Amino acid sequence: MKLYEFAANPSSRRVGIFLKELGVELATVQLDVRAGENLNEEYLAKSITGKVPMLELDDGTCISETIAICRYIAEKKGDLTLFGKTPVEAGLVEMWQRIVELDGLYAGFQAFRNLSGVYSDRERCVKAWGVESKLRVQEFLPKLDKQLSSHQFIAGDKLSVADITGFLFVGIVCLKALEIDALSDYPNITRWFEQVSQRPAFQ
Ligand SMILES: N[C@@H](CCC(=O)N[C@@H](CS)C(=O)NCC(=O)O)C(=O)O
Repeated sequence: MKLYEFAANPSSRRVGIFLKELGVELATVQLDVRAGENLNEEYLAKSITGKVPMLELDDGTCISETIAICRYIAEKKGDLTLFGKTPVEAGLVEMWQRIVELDGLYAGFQAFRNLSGVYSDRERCVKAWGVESKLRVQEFLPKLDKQLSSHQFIAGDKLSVADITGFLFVGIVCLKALEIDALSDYPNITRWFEQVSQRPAFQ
């Protein structure tokens, strides 16, 4: 089994943190996506999206999409803790994971990609979409802060995959890529961010 990744990028880091939390180690293949190593024919024949991360199983099956990879690993290990164990936990984790991913992380990706033009060699960049996406990120932060005002973690009182998504959203996309101060005005996000940052898997 091989994990194709670009270790510095947020989606690969999400899988990396998930694996560390579960205590799973995988062989990795580094692809420099900035240099376009994910765009060659060999990789595109395996990956429907052409993006990293992607997990290639020993029988040649290829699984793209961060959460699909995490789900496969968790099912294989028989440890669904980070996806929620009871029906209500699983429902809430799924809900928050999707909310943070769609309204936070992916809006942030769109903002960064369209404003910076980092991948203009392979996609149309629309500045207005970048501006709008950045506004959506800024509008999402108070919602996340409200949820964290009454819960220790994003999906409730246990760490879940939603926290891994949220950590990359706040730490890499807001603070670094978009220079949005997601901490000063949001005490609950700050409390949670400091708390999860202490975990060895998140460092
Ligand atoms: N929905 C995908 C997104 C993956 C993604 O955006 N990967 C980026 C790196 S963070 C990538 O491969 N970028 C290179 C490209 O777009 O060509 C997932 O969650 O795995």
